[in-house]
Amino acid sequence: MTQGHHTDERYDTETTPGDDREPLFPRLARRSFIKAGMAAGAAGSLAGCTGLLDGETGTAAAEVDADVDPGEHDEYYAFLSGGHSGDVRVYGVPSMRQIMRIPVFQRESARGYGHDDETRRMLEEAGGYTWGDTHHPRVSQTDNDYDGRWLFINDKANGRMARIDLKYFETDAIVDIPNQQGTHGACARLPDTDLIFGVGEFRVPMPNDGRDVDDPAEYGSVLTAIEPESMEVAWQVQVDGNLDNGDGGKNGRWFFATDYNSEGGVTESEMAAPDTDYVKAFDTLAIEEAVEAGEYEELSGVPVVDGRRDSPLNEGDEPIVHYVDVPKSPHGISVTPDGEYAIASGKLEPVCTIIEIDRLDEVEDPNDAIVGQPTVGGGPLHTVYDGRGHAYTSLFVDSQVVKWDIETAIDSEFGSEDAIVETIDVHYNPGHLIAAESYTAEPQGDWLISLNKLSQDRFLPVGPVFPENDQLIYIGDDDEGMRLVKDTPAYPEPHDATIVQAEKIDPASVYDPDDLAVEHIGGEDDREIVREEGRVHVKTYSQRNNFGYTDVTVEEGDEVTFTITNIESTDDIIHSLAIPQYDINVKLAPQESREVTFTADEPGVYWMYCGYFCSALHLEMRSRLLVEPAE
Ligand code: CUK
Ligand code: CUA
Repeated sequence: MTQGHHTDERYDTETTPGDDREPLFPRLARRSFIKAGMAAGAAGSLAGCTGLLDGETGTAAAEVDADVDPGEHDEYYAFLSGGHSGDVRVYGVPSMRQIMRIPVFQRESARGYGHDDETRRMLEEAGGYTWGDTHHPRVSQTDNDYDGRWLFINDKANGRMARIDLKYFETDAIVDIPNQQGTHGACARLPDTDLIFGVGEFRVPMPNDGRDVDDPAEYGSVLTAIEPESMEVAWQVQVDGNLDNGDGGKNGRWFFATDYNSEGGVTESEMAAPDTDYVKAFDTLAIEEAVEAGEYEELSGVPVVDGRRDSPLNEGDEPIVHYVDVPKSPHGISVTPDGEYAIASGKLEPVCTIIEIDRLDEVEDPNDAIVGQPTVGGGPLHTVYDGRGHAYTSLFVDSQVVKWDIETAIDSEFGSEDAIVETIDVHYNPGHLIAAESYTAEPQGDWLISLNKLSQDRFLPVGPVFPENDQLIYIGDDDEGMRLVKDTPAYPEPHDATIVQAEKIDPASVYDPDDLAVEHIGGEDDREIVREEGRVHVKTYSQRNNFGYTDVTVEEGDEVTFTITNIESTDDIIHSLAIPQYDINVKLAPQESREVTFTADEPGVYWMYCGYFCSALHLEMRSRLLVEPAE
């Protein structure tokens, strides 16, 4: 494939019927699959064509029931990364109702996150940044199935990985990864999520301490392995080129990552210059053996193994990193549910590349592990699965999702379109897509969400910053084809998502005091105000409709700590402790205890109030903080 293929006649310059906007990419407008299929004599089955027609008009088929009536619950949770909002969003599927947001890398007042001492400290120790760029939420698995324990999420901006405890739906650990700038792909070693991988996108000097600043040849990027329990970095592997997205194999050994800068360029044209880039297959067991044997260099306290092409560890027939050449700038990579193939999506080339994982051990040239390379359409970014042998690839340039058959692709010539079953138009320019439990061994194959980067004309205008558009597509009927069911506007900007059966997650509705590090103040008998020189420690509680004390008096300059427990045991009765002028809003769910410390440096009267509307007397739920002027 050459770069020139985009001009071929399969790409028309007209927009889809009914779509009167200007094409975004004038020469790369949405591709007319019907035309291409007829020209190539490679149309799918009749059934596929039905889906095609629906896809062309982009209309929802009435018979797909995606309604979740008021009071009813969804069948699935979807966890979507919030991108540079720094959070994770929780949707119900198929309703697409946004149920919750979980702040991760940014302070957030409604959840009191970054307001109490503990979460403030956590954000501070994780580098003290005020934001993050979340991309890849992955829920922990046991035996290749979701276990509902944790969700891991990367920060592409500041090179971090966070863990969310799914008992409380809150972030409980963040690691600031050394030697890595731009932790992009994030994924686990499966079947049991015994390692979390952070994929280093930006090449930088190693270590990045001022050396080699303008000597890009010396820059490096690493794959990082993190222990999920301790959230400590176990080891890293330095590679040639960079790393983009990643996915773990299913058998406890392999990890795969794409690369869009094998040449180590620093400008866009340099990065896009080579005809091929790599998929790197990391043999994590061989890497662990190298670490065991002391074959590493310690950098910033972390064992860094040399996985570059000319590393001695890559000589012989058991290299630690297999470098597979694929058409340039692949983007997403994902392992099929049966664990047999890793499929990389082409991005700048209209193909997906299928690597047969077991062949990596058998072939001398890793390129011989490539067993298929179907043409799928313009700008393929990510690929997910339905568990029935189909792959679904997002086509950024064509604004479509293409469904194709994996075995047909393997049986066909490289570059053939024979594997394409059908396409559906999405609105517009999809990044990731996700199907129900696609990252496990047993996807359900009913729902798919296309996370579209542009919404264009789909919603009421809200000024120059448009929402993204998360579209729900039904994929459960191979005869009728894919059906667009719902548009869901999304605050910028979701990337990847994970869809988990609701029954596999068991959140608490009330805190277990044993899970909290803060002293539990059980009620009136426990409350006290402890005064020492320059320090006041207020131990109190909140309940409908008071804070234990009506007044708390301190002196200007005192260091004040509130230890406060919400002593309600009723679900959903949440209070907060908001202290004006001191920039504090500590949220307290039932039986939750939090601590907050501040210096009372502004004399005056401050009405401490509850920020959650908790009862008819909520407005009356307020106490005075009296800060008396110092002598
Ligand atoms: S990346 Cu965003 S569309 Cu971070 Cu997985 Cu592809
Ligand atoms: Cu407590 Cu409002």
